[in-house]
Amino acid sequence: MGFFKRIRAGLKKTGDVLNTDIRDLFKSEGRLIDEEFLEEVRGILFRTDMGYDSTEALVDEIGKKLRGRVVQLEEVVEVLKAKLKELMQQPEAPVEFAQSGPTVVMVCGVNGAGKTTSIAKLASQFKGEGRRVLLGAGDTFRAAAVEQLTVWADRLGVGIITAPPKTHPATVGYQTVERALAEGADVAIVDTAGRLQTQSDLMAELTKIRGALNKALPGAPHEVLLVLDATTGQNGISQATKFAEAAGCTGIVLAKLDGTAKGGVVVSIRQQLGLPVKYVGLGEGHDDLAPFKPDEFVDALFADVLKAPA
Ligand SMILES: Nc1nc2c(ncn2[C@@H]2O[C@H](COP(=O)(O)OP(=O)(O)O)[C@@H](O)[C@H]2O)c(=O)[nH]1
Ligand SMILES: [Mg+2]
Repeated sequence: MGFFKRIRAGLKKTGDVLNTDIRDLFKSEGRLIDEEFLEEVRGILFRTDMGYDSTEALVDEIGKKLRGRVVQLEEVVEVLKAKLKELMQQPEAPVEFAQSGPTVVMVCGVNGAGKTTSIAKLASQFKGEGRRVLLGAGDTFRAAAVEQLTVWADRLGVGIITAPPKTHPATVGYQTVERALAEGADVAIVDTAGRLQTQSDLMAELTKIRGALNKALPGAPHEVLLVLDATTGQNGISQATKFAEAAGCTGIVLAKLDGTAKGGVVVSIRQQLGLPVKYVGLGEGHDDLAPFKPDEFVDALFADVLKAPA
């Protein structure tokens, strides 16, 4: 399945709510764009978790372009899509691979965000591109976390570095990069334990892990991905700032976009954070990851709005 189809399927919950509600504004033939209409649109957009600023920007745009006219659904959707695409623009943001030697990717985020699963998905994708992948089980806090990543490594047929429980994660990170260098691996992906952005000791630990990776290989980590859970909506945004500070994040993986009607949170993330969204998670399987493309995201979000009966 191409990105568009997958993201459309993944965005079904968000799209259903958004599209049904917007269609419902147009029961009769056309609708006058007045303050009452704009207020209704504001409520609909806000419910997808786009956030205050993005919602206001979209409502302003509709007002500016269409106020005082009687228009059809299509015209409103076109204005929304164009403005959304503008709001979400980001530089092309694939994973930056190192010029030579292993590319080191560190992955962080809160508990249960989808870090380990996202690592499996990335490993699967990189392996599919013909790269040699090595995983580092840096979540040494829970034995089950090491097991979970080991199961994925076996299933995907990629190597993994593990260490006894309570080993300092910086040590695991260092060893993973060392081994990647020795084995000539193309990509090393290092898992970390979940933590809250408010736990300053654990945030400092991220800085240490980062330092260890850099010590093992100057230039590493080449990517630090923050995994955010789309179902937590706006909460992710406050997490991101702190993680970016402590770990020097280079991009976001937005997991569980398939499980939420709050997919609009991507818009808010793009608006409020300087970080690009690199991938979105669209399910629990190792194939359920797609590189994020804003234009296709917006098209997919509204793909069904004009289709269903009015
Ligand atoms: N539906 C869905 N579930 C996901 C996705 N990513 C992760 N999960 C599930 O979320 C739960 C927590 O994931 P995990 O990777 O263990 O989170 P971690 O604690 O951050 O490592 C697991 O049950 C995963 O299967 C996703 O993109 N979509
Ligand atoms: Mg995990």
